[in-house]
Amino acid sequence: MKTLLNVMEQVNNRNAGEREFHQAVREVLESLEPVLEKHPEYVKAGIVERIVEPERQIMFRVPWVDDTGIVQVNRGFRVQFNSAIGPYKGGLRFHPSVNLGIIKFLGFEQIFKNSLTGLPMGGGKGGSDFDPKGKSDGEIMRFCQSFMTELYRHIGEDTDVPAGDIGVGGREIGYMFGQYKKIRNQFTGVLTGKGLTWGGSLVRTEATGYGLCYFVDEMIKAKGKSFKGASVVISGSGNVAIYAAEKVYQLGGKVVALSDSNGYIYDADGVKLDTVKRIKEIERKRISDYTKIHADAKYFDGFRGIWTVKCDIALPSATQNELDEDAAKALVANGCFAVGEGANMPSTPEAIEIFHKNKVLFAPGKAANAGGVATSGLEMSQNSIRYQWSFEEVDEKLKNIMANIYKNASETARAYGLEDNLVAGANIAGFLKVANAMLALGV
Ligand code: NDP
Ligand code: 2IT
Repeated sequence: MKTLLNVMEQVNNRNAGEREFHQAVREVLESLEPVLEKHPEYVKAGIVERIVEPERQIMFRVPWVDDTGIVQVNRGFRVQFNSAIGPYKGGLRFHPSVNLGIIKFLGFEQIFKNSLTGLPMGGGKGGSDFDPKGKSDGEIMRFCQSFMTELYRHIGEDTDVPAGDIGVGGREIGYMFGQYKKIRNQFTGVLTGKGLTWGGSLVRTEATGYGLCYFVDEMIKAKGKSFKGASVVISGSGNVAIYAAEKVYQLGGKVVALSDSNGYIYDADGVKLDTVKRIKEIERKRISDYTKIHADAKYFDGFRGIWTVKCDIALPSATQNELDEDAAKALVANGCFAVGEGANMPSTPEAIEIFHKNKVLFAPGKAANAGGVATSGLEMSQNSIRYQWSFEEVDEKLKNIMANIYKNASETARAYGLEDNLVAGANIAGFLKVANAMLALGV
């Protein structure tokens, strides 16, 4: 369709070199042709032209002093992408690979993901090219304080509510929240993922991983399958991977492999999560240390090899484009029947094509990993009413939200004659709500 081709061309030209952003936009636009045919009013109102352009992009200097007294300078980002259905909402990523294009791809995905949760949240994302690895606690604190010293003026509980992502967990949210509170002299729900004694929500820590398994469970149940007795491979060993693994065990499956950016471990008896939590959450060490404690487990260098491990279900939960065409072929050859994306855009377009061709049940990230931001939305609700719900209450809400997202994505796919294509279903369902709001609000 001409409109979509023109928009894609403009996105490529206007955002030269931003590869991941182009990839994320292309995937959504590819789903929208039948929607625009059915809704000429979206074309007339320039909805697609507007939705691919962030409402606001902020870049700033983040100076800080390291432990040896040397001044370091990083770059900070916040992309406020779309606020049609609520305040901007999305995580902050601290990783040396962060640049404007990465933050834009993540912010763009977040628009549709947040829409799918059914909660009133717009899309945004931010972060820095700061590398938290090997930094002391004092260095992390000074960096977070400096980052918030600029960011505070752009965010607020009704404006933009950041949270965690790669390299940003409870510790970093704490230092940033502390700095915000000092500068503004306000205790508000301006960040989510807060600690339980200072405004956080139960289940937020577990939410992305748990939600991923709730979603995959719905998807495979519809085809008469379950986690019971299934071998599961999960990439990454951070927040999403650890709590996905915990839920896999609760649902009767077995996790046989986990990874980090250096390599992966294979434990045929099932990975012992207590050990992983201690190594990664408390000691902040490498996944290779696992084999020092469990001598029967094996460690392999290189994180991509994890997809050659035989499994029934794969949950890529580390980073973008970590699962390519060869990896998808290896999974299919080994009999893997379902893939659920815990990370944002972990599968390349070629890998997704392989899954679809081979009838592997495929849960795209913007639907399957929405449990994290959904529970952030529930944290915002609790902050607004100055209350804290029990673990069971939040978990039940999360479960319902994930079941609803599955229902919405699969029914939308069916309605457009694309049965079982949850990529198209999620893209279209997420888009419709935002597009209708943009229409109502005027140009
Ligand atoms: P963490 O920082 O807790 O963990 C990230 C994990 O992925 C680590 O094991 C890390 O290994 C690995 N990893 C990171 N970058 C790379 C890379 N370039 N190559 C290989 N491995 C890598 O992050 P999260 O678990 O929070 O996030 C994981 C994914 O899930 C991201 O895509 C994120 O956007 C997505 N996500 C997170 C949500 C959340 O609530 N936290 C919600 C929805 C999606 P190492 O330690 O070696 O760097
Ligand atoms: O990618 C994501 O959805 C997140 N990192 C969580 C965002 C949030 O606001 O909780």
